[in-house]
Amino acid sequence: MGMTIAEKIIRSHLVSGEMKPGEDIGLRIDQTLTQDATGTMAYLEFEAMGIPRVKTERSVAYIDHNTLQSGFENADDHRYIQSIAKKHGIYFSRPGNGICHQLHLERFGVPGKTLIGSDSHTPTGGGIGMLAFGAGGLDVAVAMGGGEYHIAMPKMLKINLTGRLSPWVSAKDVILAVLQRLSVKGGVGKIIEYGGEGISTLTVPERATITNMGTELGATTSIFPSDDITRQFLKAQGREDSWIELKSDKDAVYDEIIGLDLSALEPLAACPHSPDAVKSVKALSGIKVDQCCIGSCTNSSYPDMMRVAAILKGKTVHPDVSLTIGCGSKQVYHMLAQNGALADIIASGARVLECACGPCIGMGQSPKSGGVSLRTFNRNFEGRSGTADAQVYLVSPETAAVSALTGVFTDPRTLGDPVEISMPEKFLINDNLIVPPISEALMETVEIEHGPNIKPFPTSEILPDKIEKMAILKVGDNITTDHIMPAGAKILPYRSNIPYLSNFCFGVCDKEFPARCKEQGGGIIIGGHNYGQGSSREHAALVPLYLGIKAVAAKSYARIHCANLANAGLIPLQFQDEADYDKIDQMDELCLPNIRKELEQGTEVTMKNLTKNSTMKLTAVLTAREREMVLAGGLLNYTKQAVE
Ligand code: MIC
Ligand code: SF4
Repeated sequence: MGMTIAEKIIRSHLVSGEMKPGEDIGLRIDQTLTQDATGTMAYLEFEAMGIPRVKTERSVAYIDHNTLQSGFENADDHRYIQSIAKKHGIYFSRPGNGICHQLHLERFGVPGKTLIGSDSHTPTGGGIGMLAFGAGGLDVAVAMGGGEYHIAMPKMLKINLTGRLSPWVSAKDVILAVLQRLSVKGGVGKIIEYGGEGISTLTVPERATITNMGTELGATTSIFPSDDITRQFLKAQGREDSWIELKSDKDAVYDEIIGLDLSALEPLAACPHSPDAVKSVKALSGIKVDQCCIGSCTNSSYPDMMRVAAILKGKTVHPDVSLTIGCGSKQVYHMLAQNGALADIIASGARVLECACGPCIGMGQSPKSGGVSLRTFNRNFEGRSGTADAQVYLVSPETAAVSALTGVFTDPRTLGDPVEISMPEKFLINDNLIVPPISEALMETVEIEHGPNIKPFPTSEILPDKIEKMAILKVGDNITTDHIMPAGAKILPYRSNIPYLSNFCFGVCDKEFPARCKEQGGGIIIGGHNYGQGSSREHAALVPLYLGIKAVAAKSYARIHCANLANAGLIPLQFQDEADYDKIDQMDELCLPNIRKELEQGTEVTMKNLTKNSTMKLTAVLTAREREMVLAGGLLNYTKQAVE
């Protein structure tokens, strides 16, 4: 039987398990990446494993998230990561070099290889035919140490692209159209493979925009074939020797195939507060705009920025709009400076930011109260911008740039002739902000620099026979990790200080949550569907662990967060009967009377509601390996046990 692209890469990297949908599989990982907001924790965990040198083909540590240094914390963390990189054979991308996903695509990604990154948008690498997954920091640490990466074997969904994009319609509109159709849960348990004649009209940066936001569909990952367009891109990056051809077999079998006609698409926008709340820009035309932000790992490539510069050329940003622009990498920024496009951007009155995540993760540029912000980013969750009541819309760079000029939501097609930007034959290559590993002899002499902000991470204990706790918090559907463990300029500097971070846990939903946990000695969280969607931050599991949370009972889970809970030794439970969700009120006394015995035997778990005097059945969303992990008190304990 023929194979899909993803199946081919999985087959060639399979270490354990069977390639049957839903089965636990262990994959050999060729490359890893970390960023600074998750990296500090990932490297603390790596240090705890005591492995002298990374065992991957390539591991890269990027500094791109926590670049606003309003205290010593971020700078200390950067130094810590730099010293770790030096000691353990890891490439180090210095602050200012750009955003991990854009940079990895440019300088390190290789078609047909596996990549995991401690960032949920790692699937950006699928734009050049990598099988790339977002993962928790601990999973990345294990992979750096040569361990397998475990996932449930996904189903295969093919999106067949036909036609070609009309002028002023862009890759962002493609993925927004997919989100409109499939929703933020539509990709759960699936790998999305793009194919059809339409793919030959899409450049690598356009493909990467699409795979990047596959994360917002909840997909395990997304991937494009590696074809001549990929080869041209790698050649222009001086890396043609990394290219291999990669395509699905003619008789490959997909679990689901859907078609998308590129010619029929129009400019789209995701409305507050969800990436799947999609409407046409036309329908939103005329809404007054306060801010436009262009950049992020979704839309900060050379052609994106060139198109924006061409739109802004000779014009002035509307007086009521603040326009920020951040290139995805130093390469893009430098090329724009050399060819004069940066001058057009500056002259228009745009506020040029350093090459980093910036406003995407609330690192500055929070909109005014109730402000309407058009962003080329990938997430518009409530409060993520740093302004609780901001109205954030996700749009293409074209829509953002045009609207910044008019001051109102504007369909870029009203501008007339489109701007034509072609891919460069050669990108400007200067890797002077990438520090390569040093020789093994020298590595031993490196001292790790621990700043005072780095506190030990919480560890869990062997699972007890019984858990008796309160329903300490009850929340609804689509709770994101930005709800559980908010980010932003004020909180992100404490990613390596879990005790301090815990004061902000669930702050978006319930400011009293941390205090209540401390008073009651933790509890069990009750959630709705798609609990934990969004980022890969394991802090959304580690901080609840620190606060004494023992389990979550929800209707369904997002993949990475569910794995992070298990890694931390917390039990992700799913209601067998969704109606049971309604039978628990916050502060009910709950009991899992036989939890240890039940998990030793399987996944069915009994929960008693002592307040309401009722009993319900739940399923632990754990593979056999994860059950052992939870019984042992999390992945680190489990790994230690395996070594002993
Ligand atoms: C995000 O976009 O939410 C982040 C910040 O990049 C996160 C990682 C983090 O929380 O540090 C992600 O997507 O995984
Ligand atoms: Fe950075 Fe935003 Fe991309 Fe996350 S989504 S990696 S914060 S640019």
